[in-house]
Amino acid sequence: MIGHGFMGAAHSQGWRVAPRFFELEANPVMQLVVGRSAGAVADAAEKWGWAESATDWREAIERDDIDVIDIVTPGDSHAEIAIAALEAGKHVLCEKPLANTVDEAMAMADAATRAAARGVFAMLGHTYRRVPAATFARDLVAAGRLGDIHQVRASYQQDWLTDPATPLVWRLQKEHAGSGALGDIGAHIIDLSQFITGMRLASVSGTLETIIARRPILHSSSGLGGTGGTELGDVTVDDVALFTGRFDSGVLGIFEATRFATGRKNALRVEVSGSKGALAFDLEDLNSLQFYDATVDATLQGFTKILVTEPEHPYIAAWWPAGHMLGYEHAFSNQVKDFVDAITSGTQPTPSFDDGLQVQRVLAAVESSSHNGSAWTAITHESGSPS
Ligand code: SOE
Repeated sequence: MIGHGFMGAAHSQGWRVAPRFFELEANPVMQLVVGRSAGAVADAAEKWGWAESATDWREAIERDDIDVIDIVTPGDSHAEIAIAALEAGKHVLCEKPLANTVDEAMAMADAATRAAARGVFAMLGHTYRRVPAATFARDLVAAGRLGDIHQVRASYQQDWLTDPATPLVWRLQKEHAGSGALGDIGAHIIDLSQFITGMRLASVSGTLETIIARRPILHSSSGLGGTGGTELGDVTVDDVALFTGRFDSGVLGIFEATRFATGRKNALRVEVSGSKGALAFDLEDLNSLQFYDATVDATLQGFTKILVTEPEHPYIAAWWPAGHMLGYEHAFSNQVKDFVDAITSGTQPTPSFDDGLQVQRVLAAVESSSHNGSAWTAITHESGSPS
């Protein structure tokens, strides 16, 4: 595993727990974790259960006893590490967003295509697909329970940046993060709305906004929780991304990604409205799915709260009996299960790097639209990074 921040902790939990709950054809061994600071990464190895630690990711690429590279670093290093790993014959799991630019994402997708021809696979870590209620939502749409899809509403609201004293962490610096709320949390609602509906965005009209333009410069290398000094630096990414999208089916969607929704902590919500019904997924209530069946007698109609904890629901059979609930962390074990199953069965895991490239193109189109008076901007296979 390359990196050991918040996602490093979550992925470590997934690697450690998945083999104990799922019958995997291959046994993941948590062998090596890599980080820039020898002391910090040694502590992370001890805390999260990795056998060894190192400070140069190339060591993991060169070792013959390492089969899989799990990339949980900021987006500015995804391309270099993933391409080297794939070319060295290592399977790759890479956190979202795939990259910081479309050009980087294209290079990663090309490397993944070449590697897949050799039975080496790459997967993009959009973990929220693997919350059982999200996969169940996808299954309901695919089974036609909503009929024709008319509209999509998706939002991802956080509030960890509303304090001006919050320092200039890497997520606020374009050279490290690629974009702000747009790529960090907007990528999730783009992927999840496409996953649940089976539709792909074809064009967008967007507006990006930076609400607090300068923040205390961070002197330590800490992550989200560090404290800054008195010197201020420029925030070079968006705090809020609002955009309208038109899917390839012609259906309209409305999207909001914000870190200034005071009181909303990790509020990801996708609602799909159709001719026969509707559904709403809410990450802050992740064990249930709101479902409206418009085909039942009018006197009985209303949104029902389906408790997605039956053994017949996705992933649940491996965990607990009905009603015993899963949490945020279980999606990371479900992700490990799907990734390892794909590798051992020789099939392409999803989302693929091609899926990630398409999301990257949507991000770039929103950014380009915002620079051009929110003009409608097409997502094409040629569209590159915004100028
Ligand atoms: C910070 O916004 C963050 O950690 C994102 O980077 C994650 O992708 C999201 O799942 C939770 O919030």
